[in-house]
Amino acid sequence: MPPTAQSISCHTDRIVLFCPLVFLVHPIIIQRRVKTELLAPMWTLKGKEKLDYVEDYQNLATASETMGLEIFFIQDVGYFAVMANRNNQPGSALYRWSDGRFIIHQYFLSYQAQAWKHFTIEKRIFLALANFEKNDFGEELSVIYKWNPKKMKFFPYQSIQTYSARDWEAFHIDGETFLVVANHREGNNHNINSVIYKWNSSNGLFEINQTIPTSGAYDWEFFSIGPYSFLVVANTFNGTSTNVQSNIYIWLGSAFRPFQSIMTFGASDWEFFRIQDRFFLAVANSHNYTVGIKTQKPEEYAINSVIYELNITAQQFVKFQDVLTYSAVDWEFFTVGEDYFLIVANSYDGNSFSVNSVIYRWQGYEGFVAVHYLPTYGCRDWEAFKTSNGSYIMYSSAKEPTSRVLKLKTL
Ligand SMILES: [Ca+2]
Ligand SMILES: [Ca+2]
Ligand SMILES: [Ca+2]
Repeated sequence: MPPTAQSISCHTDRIVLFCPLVFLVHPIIIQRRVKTELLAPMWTLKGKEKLDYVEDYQNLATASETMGLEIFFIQDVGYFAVMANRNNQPGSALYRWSDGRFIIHQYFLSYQAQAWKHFTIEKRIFLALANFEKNDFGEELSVIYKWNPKKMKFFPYQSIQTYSARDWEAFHIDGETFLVVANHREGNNHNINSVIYKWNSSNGLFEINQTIPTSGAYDWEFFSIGPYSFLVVANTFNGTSTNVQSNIYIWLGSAFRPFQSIMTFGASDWEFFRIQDRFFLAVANSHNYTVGIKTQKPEEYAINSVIYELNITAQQFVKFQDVLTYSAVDWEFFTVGEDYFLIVANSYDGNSFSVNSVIYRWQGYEGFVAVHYLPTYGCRDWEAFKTSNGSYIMYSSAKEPTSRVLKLKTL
């Protein structure tokens, strides 16, 4: 089906709902996606590999508790894991994968670091750090670092004023590079703007492109479906309740416009993923709490997180599956062979930080079915990565100075 005249009307900012996502069912788009999947990383060629069980692989003693974890690859250098560590000294740590182990590579001065985001602009390699607290001079800055290939280290590149920053997301649209920060709160006020920045190639700096009102923003996730680009924010708290709408935005012309609102409960993470020609969004709900309403602690934290699926005809994400979680703070999607998996970071059950993270396997009609229970302590963030030696998952703990790498043993 070719794009219709109607689809042109999406570029006026009037009524998004009338904008048919015709490209979604366009055969060429689907063909192209399947092709990139086939050509992608070499391990997918093994194809028939099956996840058997999960094995302890490396325990990393970290300088302090770790919030966000980001794993990335630098061409001709290798894999890195960068951690957002709680303590300012020695700060947040970058590890390099060497002989099948992460070893310390560099420390960064950070102020209650929350998250890192790796991104590239042509050959330039960057890391954006979200600082939650003010620095020693009382300034509240998050910092973008740039990789120096000669010195093999990252150096500060640009500082940006943020407000209790929780997360950075980076993305490209039509050859332009953007960053968006999740500003969590300013003082006690959670209802503030989060900001989208655009790379200005003439001065080499990120500049404000758009502001979006958010409520205790915790996470941004960018995704694209066919030619359409989306951003979704996890709104955690509006000052009185964690029961707040989190919003999906669609890129129309030159700005993001509201696309859909979804009720969330202390939303802390969105994960977008696709399974064949289906598109999903999973939200991690961490806390059901409203000022003045008394509940038992376990009831506040043992709540459903939700997987939504895009209904192409309705042009909306609709609930696909509820998953009982325990103060969920992260979802991570990964594949092994031809199988699709989700892992959830459960962090707290109302009494204890010792709770299992759970791996779910996609089982078609049954949806996601729990297959492995992994004991974790104060689990904060899961990342999956693959090297030529196999597949791994890694998590950080917000409650103890240890991060763990687990190996996925396959049949
Ligand atoms: Ca994010
Ligand atoms: Ca995630
Ligand atoms: Ca993650």
